[in-house]
Amino acid sequence: MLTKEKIREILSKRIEEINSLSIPHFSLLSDINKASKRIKLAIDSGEKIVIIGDYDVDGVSSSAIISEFLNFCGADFEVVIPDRFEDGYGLTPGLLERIKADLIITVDNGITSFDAAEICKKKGIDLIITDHHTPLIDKEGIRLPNALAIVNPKTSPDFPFKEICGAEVAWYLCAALKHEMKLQIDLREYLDILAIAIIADVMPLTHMNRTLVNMGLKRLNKAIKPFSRAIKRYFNKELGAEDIAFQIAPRLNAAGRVAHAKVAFEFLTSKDDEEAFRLFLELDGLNNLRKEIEKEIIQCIEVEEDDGFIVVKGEYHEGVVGIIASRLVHKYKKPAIVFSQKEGILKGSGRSLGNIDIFSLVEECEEMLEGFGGHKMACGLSIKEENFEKFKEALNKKVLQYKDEDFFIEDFVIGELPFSEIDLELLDIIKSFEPYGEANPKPKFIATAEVKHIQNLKDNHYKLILHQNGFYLPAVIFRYDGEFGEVITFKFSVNENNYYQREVQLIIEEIL
Ligand SMILES: [Mn+2]
Repeated sequence: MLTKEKIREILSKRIEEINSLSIPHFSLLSDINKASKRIKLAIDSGEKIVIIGDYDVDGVSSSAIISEFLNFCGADFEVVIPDRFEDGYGLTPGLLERIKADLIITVDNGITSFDAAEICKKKGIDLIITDHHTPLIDKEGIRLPNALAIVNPKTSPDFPFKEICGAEVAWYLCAALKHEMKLQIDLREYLDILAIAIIADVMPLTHMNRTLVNMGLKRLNKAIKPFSRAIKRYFNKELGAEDIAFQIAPRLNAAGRVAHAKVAFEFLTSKDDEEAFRLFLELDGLNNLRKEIEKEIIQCIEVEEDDGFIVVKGEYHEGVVGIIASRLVHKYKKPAIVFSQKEGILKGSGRSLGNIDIFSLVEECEEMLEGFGGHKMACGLSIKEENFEKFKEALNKKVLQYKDEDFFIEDFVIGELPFSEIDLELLDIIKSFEPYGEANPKPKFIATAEVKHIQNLKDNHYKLILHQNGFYLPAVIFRYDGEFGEVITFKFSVNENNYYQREVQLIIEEIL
């Protein structure tokens, strides 16, 4: 049985705390001084700079931070965020055709833009790549595009913490530029956007990320800018890391998934309160549209029960195949790849679970792939339609090497927690290890208790009063369609309810 002290001990082992003054210095990133010198030259001589961003939250945030900063510098620049459907991801030769620039700076992409880098060289455009993705490694070792400067923690031997997002790299570039140009500007101004990007890009919430997220959340809640005021006006409460992960990030991402990411970019950089609020409502609408598209697709997908690896294709909306794959993984407890088919080419997104390494499984089918990238838990790929059946069969054969116990969904249950330990003091301990997220998941517990009272809140949401050994506690459960037994064993998290007074409330995740 767990105690408060044991919980404190478990949670404190997960995180490495650093002080804001110990955040690694920008100069530890390789090439960053070369990059900032070149950008200063461009600004001083009025050259045209083009920023190439990305359509997810990290990419849009990176673009927003660098754009606000270059505005402050008085630079002549333009931000280009590729269209997921027209241009695809990153700096490509196709995208270059419609760009006029003296200097191109990529943010949150570019580390594998080999062809585009060569074209830039030929055209006499200087290219600065800032990215956080892992570079390509082949037989000859690490392969990098032929650019003027490459700023990436993963190509910087001196940079102590590798797991930072694209927006953090962009923020570091601003720091270097501030130094180079001897500017008076407080870079903490961008921490609200930075916190959103760190959480949305699922960076581990430890070390410098934890420090920056904590500072950024405070700033976000102060609502200093039109975008943060719009968010506060909409949610009307103190926002935490989980609100960003589950409420704000999906809305910002929706733009790039079902429309164009520039809606999210305009929102983050808006200078007017009414406009920012209107844009947030637009993002909200796009997010609802995304949910509808997703629901329709989920309903029409048929999964063959005998398959150990779900591989499906259809004329699905390309912007949601990743989310659908992860839904299927949770529903069937199997790895899944969902392809969107268009003109004989299938573009897909894969998600995994437990110990199953989706990257190696797919990589073993190399000869059938047109394009491929990713890591152990997720991948993106494209194949020719004629290879679909063969590919599906191969993956289903290869996945047999895993045992049943490798197919599990990590649920972060710490252990059995008696009601006698659940009080405001425990709540304070749990809150002191916030923000929760990647690498520091919110602790979940198991308990068995008597159901003393059931109140239907709305639809299929319920409030319960539970009893165990003389202790009574309120609990809520959302989206529950089953019956309640007299005694239940359940998985839960410990939360705060401030409705009447500060009290503990259990949120039941699952009745076991
Ligand atoms: Mn990113």
